[in-house]
Amino acid sequence: MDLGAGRRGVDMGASALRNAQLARTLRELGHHVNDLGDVVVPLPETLDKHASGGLVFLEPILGTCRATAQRVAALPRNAFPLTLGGDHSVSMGTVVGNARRLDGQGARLGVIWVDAHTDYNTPDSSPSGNIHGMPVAHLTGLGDPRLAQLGDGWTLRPEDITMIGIRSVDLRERAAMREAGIRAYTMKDVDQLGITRIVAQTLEQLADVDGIHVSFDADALDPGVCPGVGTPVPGGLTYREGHLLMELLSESGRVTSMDIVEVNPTLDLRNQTAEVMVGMAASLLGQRIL
Ligand code: HAR
Ligand code: MN
Ligand code: MN
Repeated sequence: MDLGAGRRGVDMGASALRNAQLARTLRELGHHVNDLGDVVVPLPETLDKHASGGLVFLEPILGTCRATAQRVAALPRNAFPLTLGGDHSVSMGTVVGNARRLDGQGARLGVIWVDAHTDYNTPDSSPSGNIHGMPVAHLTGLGDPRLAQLGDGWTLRPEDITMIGIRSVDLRERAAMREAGIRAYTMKDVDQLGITRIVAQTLEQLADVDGIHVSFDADALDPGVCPGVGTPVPGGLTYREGHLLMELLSESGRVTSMDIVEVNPTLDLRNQTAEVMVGMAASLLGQRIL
């Protein structure tokens, strides 16, 4: 879906990733891959943008996230759901779904949010009104009550979130992040500490969770590596930093699900961004069969 983004085109991201041989790549690593197809999303052309008041496309985004959560939650505990976006608002559905998949009551899920942005706006603080800038806040129970209640009472604990690759945070978003105590490794931290130490600290901080979900926004990587994104920010993760992050997480054996989001084929160069992101998924899933 692209209803949560300010530009059209990320709804084609899943097709681009399939086209970049995602399934074949994972099969070559020894995995059994089952493509469950798309969650059907209404087209923006058929909708009234402001049907539910202030929040753009709120109702169809809510419906899509609910359907996504349901489909993910129905998967077995020992499956590895790899969900393809779509703009980052789909992750409200995937995170809720994975918490429910690991435990019907809602497990204690750790989330590693790999992104240039913190996505911690609420409808009040958002400068754009685009819901893809708000999923983390809603997962922790803030913001619009309809989105915040996607988990039916389950919410993501702020202390179970770690963000990596951050370099674009709105002023009020930063204050809210501080107040909630959410850990974020900015690009400065990546420069100073390196990915190896960041991963070690992150796994230690997430020592008590039941499973770890990696939500990978393609704009975390540098726009030179991933040009096909709607909100590029210079100074991102290098190709190797991205792979090392995935490889170390893979080695830990603790990651239980992943999203790939914000791939926009209309802004890409010959599907480069989708190809890079297929490589990231392959690195995250590479150790599981060795
Ligand atoms: N912070 C800005 C906003 O809320 C832009 C964030 C949206 N961009 C993303 N999400 N791709 O990671 O509008
Ligand atoms: Mn994002
Ligand atoms: Mn982003």
